[in-house]
Amino acid sequence: MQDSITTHYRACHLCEAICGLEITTQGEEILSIRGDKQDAFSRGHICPKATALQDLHTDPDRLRKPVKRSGDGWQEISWEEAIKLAAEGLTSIQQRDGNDAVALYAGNPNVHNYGSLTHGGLLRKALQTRNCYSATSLDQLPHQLVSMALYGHQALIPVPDIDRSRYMLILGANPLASNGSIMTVPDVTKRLKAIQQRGGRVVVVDPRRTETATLADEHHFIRPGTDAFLLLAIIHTLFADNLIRPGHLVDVVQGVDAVREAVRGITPQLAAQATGIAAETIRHLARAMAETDGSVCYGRMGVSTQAFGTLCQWAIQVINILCGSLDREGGAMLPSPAFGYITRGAKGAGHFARWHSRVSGLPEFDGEFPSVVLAEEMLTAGEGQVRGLVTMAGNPVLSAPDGRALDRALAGLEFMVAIDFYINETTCHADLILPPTGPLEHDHYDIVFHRLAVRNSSRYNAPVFEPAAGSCHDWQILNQLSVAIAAARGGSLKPLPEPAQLLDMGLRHGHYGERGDGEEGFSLQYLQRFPHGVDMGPLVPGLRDRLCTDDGMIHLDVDFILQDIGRLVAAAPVLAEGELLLIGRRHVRSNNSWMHNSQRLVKGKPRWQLLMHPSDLRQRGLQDGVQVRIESRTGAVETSVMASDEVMPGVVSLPHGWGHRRQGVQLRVAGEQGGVSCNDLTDRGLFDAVSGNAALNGVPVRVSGVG
Ligand SMILES: Nc1nc2c(c(=O)[nH]1)N[C@H]1C(S)=C(S)[C@@H](COP(=O)(O)OP(=O)(O)OC[C@H]3O[C@@H](n4cnc5c(=O)[nH]c(N)nc54)[C@H](O)[C@@H]3O)O[C@H]1N2
Ligand SMILES: Nc1nc2c(c(=O)[nH]1)N[C@H]1C(S)=C(S)[C@@H](COP(=O)(O)OP(=O)(O)OC[C@H]3O[C@@H](n4cnc5c(=O)[nH]c(N)nc54)[C@H](O)[C@@H]3O)O[C@H]1N2
Ligand code: SF4
Ligand SMILES: [Mo]
Repeated sequence: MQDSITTHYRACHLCEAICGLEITTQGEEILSIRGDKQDAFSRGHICPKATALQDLHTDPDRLRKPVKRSGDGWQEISWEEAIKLAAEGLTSIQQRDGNDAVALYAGNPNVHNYGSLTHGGLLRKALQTRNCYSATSLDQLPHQLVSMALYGHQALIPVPDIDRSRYMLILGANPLASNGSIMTVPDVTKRLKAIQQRGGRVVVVDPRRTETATLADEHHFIRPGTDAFLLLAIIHTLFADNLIRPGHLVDVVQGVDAVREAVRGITPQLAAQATGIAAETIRHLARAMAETDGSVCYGRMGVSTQAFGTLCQWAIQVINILCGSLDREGGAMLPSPAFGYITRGAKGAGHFARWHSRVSGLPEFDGEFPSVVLAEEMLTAGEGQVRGLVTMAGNPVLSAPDGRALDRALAGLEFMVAIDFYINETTCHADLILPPTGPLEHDHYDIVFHRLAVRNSSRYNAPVFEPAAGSCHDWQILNQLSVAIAAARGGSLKPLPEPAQLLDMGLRHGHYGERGDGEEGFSLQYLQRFPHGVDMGPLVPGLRDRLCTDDGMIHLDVDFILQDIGRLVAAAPVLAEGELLLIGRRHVRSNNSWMHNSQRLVKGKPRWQLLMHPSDLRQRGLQDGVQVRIESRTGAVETSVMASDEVMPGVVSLPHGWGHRRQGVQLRVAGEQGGVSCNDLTDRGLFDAVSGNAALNGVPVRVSGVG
């Protein structure tokens, strides 16, 4: 008898847009993946990556059993043996050299996997190492640090109220390719166009005329890494032109005069010299922000992964506050999630600079060191040197700056464990790989992204498939490994209950939980009745009551951030003759360093050309399409160049996450692709001095013809 056809509803976990999917299956086979039109939030929107979930599910390269390095190859072993060997290998290093001799790197997909989020902390507890790292410091660390400093909690991050906004000033984000970030917004194109349809404006500031810039009403090129000048000059103008109106937050906003003083010298003229944006344009941006009801300034990856990332993110908050746009309809608002609602007294506020890294002395944030120091902590001999590593869902060899240094560092480790289902550029260095189930084999809840969503929403999905026999979920691996590590150290640690149980507890005690008034509150059981998700409506004001600062105030004058203005002014652009500034670029059919083993996503023209302005090509006597050598302080790669006036003169653009054709990597499709890793060029010596976040954008490079 043939299996019947079943329809499943399930969120896509590949990016922050968390689109609802309708997946039909027959037995073990996926028949179709479509957008779920009934999804309360995403309304049927998907992008090409959604259908590639099928390739991920069926990929023969995806590991299903633990493997142990044996000679040049890999040998399948049992889970029991794998966990035992992993715990022994890690603890024997720790017992000899101390706990910090083992490091942990948690990559981006952890935030899309709720079992990894609920159980990741247990492994940290078991390892008790200060050498914790993650993609946070390759990405949004400045956002978290600024939220902690201003609002008292790293997770109190306002998001654009895009559906009601009438003026959106976007810096360093390309949601048309990324589908939005720190702004969970399925179908962002439609929502941006809707701003225009209601008479509003979308303005993009970016060194590249991106897909989003093309849709926008205005696009302004900016020299990479100079946004802090622009933003501070906007604040300067708000003061100079008497445009300050903190609105309903006026009595909780403190330190305004100190900010006025701090930006006094950052005039639009000065900013124009640094940024390349005319002084008159800067004044006009300030006025539009201040004078439009429902204005919001939003800055993402391009302005946090640069040398002044924290200053930029702080300035963006300050602009929204001074324009009365914070916590206001159409401005920047706090989502009210069903799980993990942050309000006064909430745990996990974050801490900063309580201790510092061994070699370069960079500050911890919330118990993690910046990922730019991971390689040196392994490569620098002496007491406290990292000799062992656990990676979970991350590929820092392709994702972190100076990936070649990490490559060397990983090759020199004594012992490494990877919790991952691919043998890629990072995990090929492991002694043991512990592969979790595929995404469709476990249930799903977006702990992080409902917290950042532009509508209050909540959705739980059951697994599409039963897990393969003898497989383990990420959370089960984390439980088993943590318990085994604790035991190997002569202690004990209790495994955590399954994620669904923790979710249920969080929902019941959450913002929409049981209230004792007879109304049914949120629980797992409640959400299970709504596979298309629950829409709890638009974002609502209420920041005042949710502020987690000691005195319930917002102090704009954060010392360690204001001090950075001096560094900004002193840091004259020091490009040597002939140098260009390298920036990244995302493509809707790619996903960081992975999903490149899906033929349907990678087919077509190669995507790792260097974009370069025709005038810069001419200056170097280069033709469009030729092979070029790109060289930075740390490395060199060769790829083809594409003439494009999308990038401003002096700027070149290369995507990250490619370069899979190397020894040891076992990815059939990705490995056939050429491609180079942008992070062979980026520099671990370039970071935001305040937070230690990597400056992946604005890297000086030289470009020359090959042959
Ligand atoms: N030059 C440059 N570099 C960048 C960026 C840039 O724009 N330019 N972007 C940066 C940003 S924003 C980020 S977030 C980082 C991301 O960089 P990473 O943190 O390295 O994240 P990914 O590349 O997404 O990691 C993919 C890995 O996770 C594994 N994986 C996927 N799903 C799961 C799962 O459910 N469980 C487990 N255990 N493993 C899984 C995959 O097999 C793969 O090995 O890259 C950063 N690097
Ligand atoms: N398709 C796809 N979607 C993704 C991802 C992916 O790899 N592929 N990655 C996911 C992840 S991990 C993240 S964090 C988000 C990121 O989402 P976004 O923040 O939207 O990231 P990008 O698309 O890289 O856009 C960054 C923009 O910053 C610009 N930029 C570079 N340097 C500067 C600068 O100095 N100043 C200014 N103003 N702009 C600058 C770049 O030209 C680029 O257009 O995307 C997520 N979504
Ligand atoms: S935009 Fe694409 S990758 Fe992102 S959640 Fe939606 S379908 Fe998945
Ligand atoms: Mo990211």
